Amino acid sequence: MKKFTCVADIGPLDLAVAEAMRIKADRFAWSDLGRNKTLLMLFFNSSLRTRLSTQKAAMNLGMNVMVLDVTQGAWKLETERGVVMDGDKAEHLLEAIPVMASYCDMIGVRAFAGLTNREEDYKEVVIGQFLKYAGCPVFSMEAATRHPLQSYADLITIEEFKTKPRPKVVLTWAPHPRALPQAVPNSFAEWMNATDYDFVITHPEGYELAPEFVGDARVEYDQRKAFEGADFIYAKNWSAYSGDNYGKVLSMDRDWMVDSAKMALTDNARFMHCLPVRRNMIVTDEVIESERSIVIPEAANREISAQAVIKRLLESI
Ligand code: AN0
Ligand code: CP
Repeated sequence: MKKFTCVADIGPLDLAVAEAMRIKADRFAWSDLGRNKTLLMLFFNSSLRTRLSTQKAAMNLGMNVMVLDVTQGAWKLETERGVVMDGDKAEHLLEAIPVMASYCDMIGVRAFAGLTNREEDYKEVVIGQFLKYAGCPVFSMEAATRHPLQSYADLITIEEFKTKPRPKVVLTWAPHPRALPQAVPNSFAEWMNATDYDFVITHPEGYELAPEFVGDARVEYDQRKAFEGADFIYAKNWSAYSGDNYGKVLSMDRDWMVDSAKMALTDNARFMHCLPVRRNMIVTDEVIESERSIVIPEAANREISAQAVIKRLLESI
């Protein structure tokens, strides 16, 4: 594996899950693989889990790790080619990428969608430039349209907690005060569609995701109906994708918050969220604190998915 930005990169999911389980059983078994190799983690946006779990995963493999917060301390970077750089951006990504790559063997990048220009976001311009110009393995730590390390951890978590071969997994939109990208729900849908689970997406009208991510998933606009018989409830807010509403918050419909009454409609479902989560907007205190909530093991599996990905990339160097 030379890069990791989407589900296709990881190959068959049964093998990916089996590899993750092997790593989880003995995460220090490959501590020589990354010796004298350096990972650069580059953040254009904030992070708690991705930063710590990915660094820990690389350290488990014996790597050295450098972290750069592009917005704090580095020169402001221009990402678009052809612009006259007479503004506040002192350096272009086209120089910065090969320079950074000369100091490391692998690069992880977090660069969220700008949420103003759908076409630009969905072209994945920033991570695309890394893939083109870094000359070393590159992986996504959440790009404009996907968050594959999260989805891989979500898959591992569902496999660990499922009690039937083909669980019903429901991705539900939930309210949030600020506009958030579609990367997490897009990616979750992409990975769930690659399994044989019964996968349902529920959201208010106007929050339809891009058709290429929805794929064959069932879309149900009645949240309560979607919850019926569910084994996993995966909550996430996202902003609108459609047309002129791209990147906008259309509704703060508090009726879509996940609460105990809705969880009671499920088949004793597990509650999942990628975190960070706003309590009593997305989910009530009661649900997230309940014994059905698996948000902490889900986050812990971020170390495992990151280690599986970095291990595969190291094996390709
Ligand atoms: C980000 C998002 O929704 O994409 C990161 C989630 C992992 N969330 C926030 O910005 C709150
Ligand atoms: N779930 C996740 O990616 O969290 P961070 O944004 O804190 O990294």
